[in-house]
Amino acid sequence: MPPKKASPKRSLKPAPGMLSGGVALGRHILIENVQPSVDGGLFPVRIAAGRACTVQATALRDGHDPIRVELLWRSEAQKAWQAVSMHCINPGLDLWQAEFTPPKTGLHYYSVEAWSDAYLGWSKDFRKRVEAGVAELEGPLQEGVQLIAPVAAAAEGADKTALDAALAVLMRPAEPRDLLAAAEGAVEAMGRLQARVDAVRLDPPRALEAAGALAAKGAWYEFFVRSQGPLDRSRSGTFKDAEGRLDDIAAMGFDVIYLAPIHPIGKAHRKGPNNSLTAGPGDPGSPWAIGSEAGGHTAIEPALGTLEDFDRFVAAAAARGLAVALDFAIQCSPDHPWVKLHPDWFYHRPDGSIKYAENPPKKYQDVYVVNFDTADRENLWDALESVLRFWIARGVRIFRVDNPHTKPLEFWRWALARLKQDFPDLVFLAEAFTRPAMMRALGKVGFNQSYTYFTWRNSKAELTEYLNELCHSEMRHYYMPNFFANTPDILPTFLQKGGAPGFRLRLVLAATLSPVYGIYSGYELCEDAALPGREEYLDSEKYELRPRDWNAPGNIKGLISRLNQLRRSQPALGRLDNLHFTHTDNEQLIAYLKAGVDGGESLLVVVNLDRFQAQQGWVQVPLEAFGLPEQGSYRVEDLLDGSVYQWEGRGNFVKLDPALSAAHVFRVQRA
Ligand code: Z3D
Repeated sequence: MPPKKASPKRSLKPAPGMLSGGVALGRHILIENVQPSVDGGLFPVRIAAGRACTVQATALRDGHDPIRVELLWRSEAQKAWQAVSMHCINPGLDLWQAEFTPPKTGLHYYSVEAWSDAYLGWSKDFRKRVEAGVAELEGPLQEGVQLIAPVAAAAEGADKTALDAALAVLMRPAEPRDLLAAAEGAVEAMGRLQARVDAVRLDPPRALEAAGALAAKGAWYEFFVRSQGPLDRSRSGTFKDAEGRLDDIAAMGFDVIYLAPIHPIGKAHRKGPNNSLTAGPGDPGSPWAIGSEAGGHTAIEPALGTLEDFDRFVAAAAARGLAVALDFAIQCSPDHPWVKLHPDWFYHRPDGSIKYAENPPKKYQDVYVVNFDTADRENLWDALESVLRFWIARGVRIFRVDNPHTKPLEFWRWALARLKQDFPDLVFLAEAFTRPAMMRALGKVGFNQSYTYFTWRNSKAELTEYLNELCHSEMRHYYMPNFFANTPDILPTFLQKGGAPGFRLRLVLAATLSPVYGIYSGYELCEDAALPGREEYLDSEKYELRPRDWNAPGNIKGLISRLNQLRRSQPALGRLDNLHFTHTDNEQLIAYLKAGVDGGESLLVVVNLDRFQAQQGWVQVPLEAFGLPEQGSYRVEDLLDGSVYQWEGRGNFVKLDPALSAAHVFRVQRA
């Protein structure tokens, strides 16, 4: 075998008509289908920092020479790649795998390189000859020596000693079996030290965004600061009042407290109760109608307190393990300072009047739309970015973005990339209830999380189909669902009749199906009064103060606390791709496995989707997921109420009465 020169470490230029970027093709080797990837590598994949990213690739070579495949990765700041050798996990499919763990938040890159291992090829060939009893070994031995000699000459230390020893054996007459032992003894060192023949590498590499922990997992609680005041509604609740609510919210086990907008509310076109177009003198208006003479997006509504009160609130929340999320709504009340300062930032109708906002069929007559295409675009975009920087400087790391799908994707890509460069732990939640492709696009351009259709998926078939898409399609690499069970805009029809049982079962689904979920306050009280025939709350808090007795009888705070506790103690509930549905013979019973991850145990969840009647049926237990043999009994313990059952084999009987409990969350143990 003539000594070969190492090929350059890049793929050949693709031929006309061939995809570039997604594959690497050299003279002999092809690398393709590198996973994870989003749109073939056009957008970064997203993972929480500190979590292992499993990389797979198809890598193959013509002929019989074996290849070596290596995963390369680095953070954006590092110049040098770190290499991890990939293992062939399926030779028939030429499938290779390895993993790496981005240790810190921020942008990372990864790629795959493959090359021919000429020496391994030779040693395999040599073994065949020896095993076949071929007498003439001189020629093959010379080839082996030719491969080792230059490598041994350049080697150092223990490698040199080992390679020299192998050479010595191969160059003198010896028993075939001793020759073979020497030849194979050099495989490992040769694999590391010889020149990489035929090397190809995926170029450009894939990008990966390592996000903060709260991007990947968290329980959210939403409230209006102004509703945290006295029950008699004699005045608006303030940040000081809201501070008094933090212990309760922390005790329920939430991670994030999301505040409806806290900025000054405009007076012009202010809305009254139940979305009426006129407000009475005492009506506080919609908090999304941002801006008054008291200021705009960087000011605090005077009725809530001051910036200092806000800072105290953030600190008090942090002291209880709660992160504060703010609402970012790019729209302005006619009273917003920008309307006078920058009239050209708004859309004007031909008659000169300014256009109010809409998200058909909804109309927001109390706010003006911002014109992202204004000639003064640069200043507008900068101003919007500085709003976020203003709150970031005050310790906020999470933003729920209002209607992002009515603003340019390019604005989000630009703003989020810039901000994350400086603050890689930022979390952006997209409140886009719109077409699926747009919701996905927002994830691709930088949003960490998104609201979802969960709110309207009620049946077993609907839930199964939707969750399989979220957890097992390419979406899992960039789209983290945030399962809000209700929002101030949505009191789902499903919750409107039937009381607490419906609230309990939707809560269990949200908290166990998605690593990120949330409720809007009032859920714990099972508030279910809607405008007739609508999914809008009756007397919505969006237009009124709504203080409540948070411990009113019939509340489901116990269940909320228990679920959030389990989400903290069970790593399986913090992952998306470990969800697997399992068969039940009753359409009203849904069952799923949350497979154990990070050393935690696997869980089996069974939920009764019927909020009116007890349901029973047979549930298939995926025994292998629990390490259980086909025969024999085992113990299942419901982590919600502590009840214990003896089960046997695959099919087991379950009965759930919604008046008593919505679900079982089982731990499964050998008897
Ligand atoms: C939603 C917002 C509220 C009220 C409207 C009001 C508007 C402006 C909407 C616009 C986007 C998002 C919010 N879905 O609550 O609408 O419902 O009646 O006109 O004040 O604010 O921001 O969740």
